Amino acid sequence: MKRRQFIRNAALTGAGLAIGKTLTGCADTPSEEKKEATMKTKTQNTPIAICTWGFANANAKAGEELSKGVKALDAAISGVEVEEENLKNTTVGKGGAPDREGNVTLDACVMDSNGDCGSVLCVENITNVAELAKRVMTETPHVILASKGAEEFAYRQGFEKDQLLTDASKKAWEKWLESPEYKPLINIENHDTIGMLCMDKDGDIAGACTTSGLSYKMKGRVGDSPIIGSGLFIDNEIGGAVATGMGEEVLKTVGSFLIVELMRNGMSPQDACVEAVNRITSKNDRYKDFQIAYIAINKAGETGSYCIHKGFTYMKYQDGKNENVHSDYFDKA
Ligand code: SD4
Repeated sequence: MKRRQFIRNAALTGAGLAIGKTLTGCADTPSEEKKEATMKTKTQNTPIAICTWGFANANAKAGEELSKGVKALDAAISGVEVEEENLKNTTVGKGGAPDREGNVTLDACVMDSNGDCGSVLCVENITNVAELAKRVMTETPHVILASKGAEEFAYRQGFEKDQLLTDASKKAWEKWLESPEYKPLINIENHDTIGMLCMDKDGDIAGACTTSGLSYKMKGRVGDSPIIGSGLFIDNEIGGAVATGMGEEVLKTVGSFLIVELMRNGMSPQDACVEAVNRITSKNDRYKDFQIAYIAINKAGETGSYCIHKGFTYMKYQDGKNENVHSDYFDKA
């Protein structure tokens, strides 16, 4: 059968659908209708905020800001700041768990609806690193600043030096040192990174992601969260995605970029998240030992999420309602 004919026949069958759902299938050029649906032009929009895990206060804050007319990026940053300043959250901002040498180092990135982005890696002594990532975007010619350079830039921007290691996280770290086995526990030890996606009243989409990364990581370790395309990606014509969980595995598949590209090809946010998780689980038997979760939104305001193991939830704010949504998951065995 000629290739063109095969493609047409396949498009009428389930096989065609399957092909259409992969980026590798060169056969599937998105139809004009699909493109139109995905790239819905700006109209009236009810603001939407979604974020990883059950961070109700953070998500409500972003939702309220959006309702007041604040733009998507600023709303996302003010939302994630709630967790950066929450001392009880042990994997974001102040109160975050330290690396194995006792230093709290933070990672964050932001991406705006115009395609600009900024990121900071391995920063000590600064709480609001998502805002710092925005300053890298707006106040420097660069996209990424790391470590001491990022910290010094923060002081020049008027950020205050803060003590990120709280008594509680110091105590937990000292306890861990008694038998320092490094084995992140699914949904337990590393489950509080906040990634947030906002759609504002103009229908513009932006996002922020901020974390202290894996607890008791090696000094200098950086995960997916501040890496544009892995921890977060936005294309305002299509939608956005963010990740949480074992960053090393998200990095290997550039998960958030993948999801946005799958949506560009016509997939729903839900199906795109499923495919991005499948890319990991199909190649990697070790998935039983780690959690990864994605959330996504498209230009039509549809949202989706998928994760490897049961237990991941995300917050969704729309029409003044802030709900905790249970994610579907891969490992049903
Ligand atoms: C990391 N992805 O540093 C982060 C950790 C995380 O929920 O998301 N925890 O690998």
